[in-house]
Amino acid sequence: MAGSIKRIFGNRMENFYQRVTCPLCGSADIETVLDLGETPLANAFLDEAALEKEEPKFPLSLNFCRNCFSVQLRHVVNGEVLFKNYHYATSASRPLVEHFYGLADEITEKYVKSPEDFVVEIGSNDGALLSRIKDRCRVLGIDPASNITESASVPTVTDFFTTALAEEIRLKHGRARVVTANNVMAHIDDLRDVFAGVKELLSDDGRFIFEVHWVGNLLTEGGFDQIYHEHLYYHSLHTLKTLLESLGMTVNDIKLIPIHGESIRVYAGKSGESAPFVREFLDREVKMGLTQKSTYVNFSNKIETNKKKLLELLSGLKADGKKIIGYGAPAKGNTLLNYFGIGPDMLDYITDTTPQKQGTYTPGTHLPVVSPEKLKTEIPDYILLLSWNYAGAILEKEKELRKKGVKFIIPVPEACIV
Ligand code: JHZ
Repeated sequence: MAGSIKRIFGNRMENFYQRVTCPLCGSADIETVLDLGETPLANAFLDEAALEKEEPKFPLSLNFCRNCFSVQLRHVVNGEVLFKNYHYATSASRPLVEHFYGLADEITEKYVKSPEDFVVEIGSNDGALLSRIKDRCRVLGIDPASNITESASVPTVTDFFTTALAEEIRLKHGRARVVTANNVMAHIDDLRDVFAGVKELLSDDGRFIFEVHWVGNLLTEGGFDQIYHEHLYYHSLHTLKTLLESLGMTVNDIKLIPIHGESIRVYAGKSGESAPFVREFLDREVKMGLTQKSTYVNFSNKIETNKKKLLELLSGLKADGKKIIGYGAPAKGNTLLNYFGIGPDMLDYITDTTPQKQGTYTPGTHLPVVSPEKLKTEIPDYILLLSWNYAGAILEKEKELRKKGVKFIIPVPEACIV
């Protein structure tokens, strides 16, 4: 359904539609467990001229499927609107690039046997991962964001991945030994079609290796701010396994990895057994309550408690005349800023290393995004760490600022000063 435009809510035509059944299992037994109101798109950074115009906003709420336990957005924004002009470049976050180099090395060491082997990446962005593999075998990236792919460092098809595209690629290049897809399997509405396309493209002994943010982390140590319109699904191993098996694939293994909070790296294929850890991980998910609706309702209540805590903290600091800025302008930061109502009255500006984001304003809250260079001349009292998922690396990088007395505020899962 990605890319479809449907008529909903009276006579208004919108670039989104509302799910009435579970897109993964087809069940109508779905229920809304969290409502974050209407927000602009998290990566829709604005230029100065756009500040005067009305910004499109879209409902942001979560459904839980009682049948297959999947957690998904209730409203789906058209993929063309979300991804054709995209402001996220993998290479802007050094820790992420290093993480992907690790995965690239694992792929070449374990799976690539000859220079003729073929590795495909779905959602390849600027080519950071494949650039590490490209001298070892044939590689191909696929990504719909033309503004990013035009400067990609590897051969890239600028398009959405579908079964139809998989067939075209197979006919032109042959089957792939590895298909990888990282932080993108939450973003595609018609996941069945994508998984079927991966099966089409993969060699019989090939591996489909993908990483997704894990809903278990979202509910515990992670932040609710990972919920935004790009993330159509909040995956557990339960739902992914059900979906893969329904298409005749097997989950061969899984790893829990410390990226974006915690993500799961799933190894799937058309053949082979499941490692014992797969069963253990499924049991762990059941124990955590990931298969129960009440867990998500409790999560929703915790967000409200943290909202109150963070707003009290920031207002208290402002009342004491403190200067506060934001660090990092990640997509997730825009969920937090918009839902908590944190704008120019609290933060002076936000720094970000992504050149495409510098000189823009945050969607909805209109905070200026500037280069981190500004921190060399203007030292704030407090820094709200919106890129909290890189806290370790950023606190280390900014140790000089901290020595000067600057304090960092980590906003989620529970606001704290470090
Ligand atoms: P980061 C992205 O979300 C988008 P975001 C996407 N939808 C997705 O699924 C998730 O990733 C998983 C900046 N930064 O990686 C760079 C600094 O300024 O957390 C980035 O703008 N200084 C595909 O956008 C942002 O922070 C630094 O030192 O939430 C980080 O964005 C570092 C390390 C980063 O993803």
